[in-house]
Amino acid sequence: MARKKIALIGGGQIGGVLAQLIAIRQLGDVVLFDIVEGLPQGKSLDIVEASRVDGFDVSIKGTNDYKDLDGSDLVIITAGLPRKPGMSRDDLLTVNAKIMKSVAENVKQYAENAIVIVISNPLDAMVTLFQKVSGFPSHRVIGQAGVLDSSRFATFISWELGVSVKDVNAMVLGGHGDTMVPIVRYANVNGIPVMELLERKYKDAAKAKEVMAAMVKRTKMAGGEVVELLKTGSAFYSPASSAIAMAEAILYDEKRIMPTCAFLQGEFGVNGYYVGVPTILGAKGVENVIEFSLDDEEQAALDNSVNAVKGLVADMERLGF
Ligand code: A3D
Repeated sequence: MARKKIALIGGGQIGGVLAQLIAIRQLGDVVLFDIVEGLPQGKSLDIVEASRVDGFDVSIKGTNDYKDLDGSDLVIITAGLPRKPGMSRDDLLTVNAKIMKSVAENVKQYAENAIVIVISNPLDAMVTLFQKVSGFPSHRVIGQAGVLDSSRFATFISWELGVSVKDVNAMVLGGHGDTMVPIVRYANVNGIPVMELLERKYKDAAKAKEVMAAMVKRTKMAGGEVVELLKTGSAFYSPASSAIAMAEAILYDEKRIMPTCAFLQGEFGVNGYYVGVPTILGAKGVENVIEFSLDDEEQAALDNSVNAVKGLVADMERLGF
């Protein structure tokens, strides 16, 4: 069977890590595209020169020519500016919308059958714009945010409880902004509710709630925490790993349930917007949206997050996109 062809649009921090992870995991042949001359070529050469050491046979081609995307099975988009300290993701809207529009036009022309994972921020608006410009069916256009936000939440829970992160299940829904919704009620360690474990640890329900509230807050601000430390850009290892998990679910038709920025048509009371929800990811992209009941507080938090996404999309439309 021929290897899959995976195009990475944007050869910056996340794009470079994506290329290396795809190579090491031998997920497919890589085309790394960027508008900066030499950058994708240099990174590709650097990664491929470790092929003997890492033991991979896939090819990695750096390019500034969209024609090289021809026939791609999967496209992962990181083109666009990242945040600097003091910026919100939404501050990137104008500049990144312009970039995303041109990316979508070119992906449509050269990779019309691909499944597309968008990572560029502000995420929910960028996925919306890509789908609108490309006209691709919405199940083939998705965004990565929830896998990372959920992994951050799970990491903080594992540190707090002193358990392996592998046993922690925790999910974050909603838009990829400060209004995102970590779902506390279903967070568990091998099926045991995290809240029960916190109450046992502190022997005090109020203290357990306080500790959870701090983890929820840190999860919501986790991207900004990294930005403040790095000073020159935003997180890139963990977003790349998260997109790779989604890519594997698609390439291997795994039917994994992952929080995905997906187009909703009535699910969770949302119609016609891209928002982070649990979906089944497989060979067709989003194969199903998994609905479950939210209590009043969770639904209100999700509605608030959806309203933030709606505001962002409206701003983008006002700007002419
Ligand atoms: P960076 O290292 O700046 O890479 C972006 C690359 O895009 C640069 O190499 C640019 O040259 C390139 N680029 C600019 N314009 C174009 C264009 N028209 N066509 C192709 N490439 C272009 O940023 P990064 O890799 O750190 O981050 C990329 C994006 O991901 C940013 O928008 C971040 O905000 C976003 N991001 C999202 C998450 C999520 O979880 C959703 C997490 C972290 C970063």
